[in-house]
Amino acid sequence: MKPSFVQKLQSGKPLLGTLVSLPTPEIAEILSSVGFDWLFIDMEHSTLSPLDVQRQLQAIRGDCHGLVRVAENNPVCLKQALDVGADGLIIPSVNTADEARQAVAGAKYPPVGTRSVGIGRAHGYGSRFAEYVREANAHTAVIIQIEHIRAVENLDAILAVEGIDGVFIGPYDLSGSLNRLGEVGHSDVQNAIQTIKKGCRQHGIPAGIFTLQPESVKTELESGTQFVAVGTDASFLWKSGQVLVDTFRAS
Ligand code: 3PY
Repeated sequence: MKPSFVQKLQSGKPLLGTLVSLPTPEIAEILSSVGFDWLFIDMEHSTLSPLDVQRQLQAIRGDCHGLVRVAENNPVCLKQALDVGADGLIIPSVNTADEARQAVAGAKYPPVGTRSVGIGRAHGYGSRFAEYVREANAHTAVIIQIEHIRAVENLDAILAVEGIDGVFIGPYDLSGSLNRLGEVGHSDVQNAIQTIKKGCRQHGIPAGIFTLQPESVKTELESGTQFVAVGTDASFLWKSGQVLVDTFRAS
């Protein structure tokens, strides 16, 4: 059996991912086949339904893991993503310790949390029910997003919440919360990012980040950001399409 995403995070290995936003399962099949360690399947900013997400998860090949960013920190969104077989959750906009506790509770079965019991793809449609329920709490990655200056102000209290497997930094929303929307290189945004990374190091929690720039991935991974999501499926398409059109028009 492949190690869980939680085990991979705990191993300290750098993990490269990318964001999936388009509803066709061939996307997850292609991206997992080329060797990404994980896919960030995004329900917050896409049209993906729970069924689309299930199809993407079913299409993943090899050692790759499928993490689902739910639309919001709401127990229904969390359990639907887990029941269709997500290896972990990315929970957006966690700004307080209470919100972090709510995220962990929604992701974990009792007695740790309040996740309710369904029988879905995650449980082998019932065939692996007992095994899944026994192991889910330990092997389901709970990754909270820190992406607002309010969360940075509450960082220590948030990171002290039991059950957080990782923190994923959202530089773009963070920039908006600092009145620097889109200026992710601005010193205010970069200082906030450094504060988050330092807090994660102090609490022994792996940090991840999103970037649109392939050239910054190596620096991020080498400087201790353990998991990076670079680009999106749609951005790969438009970028390579644009290069082809520009090359053709220039010739
Ligand atoms: C952000 O940059 O705000 C994100 O959430 C990226 O996914």
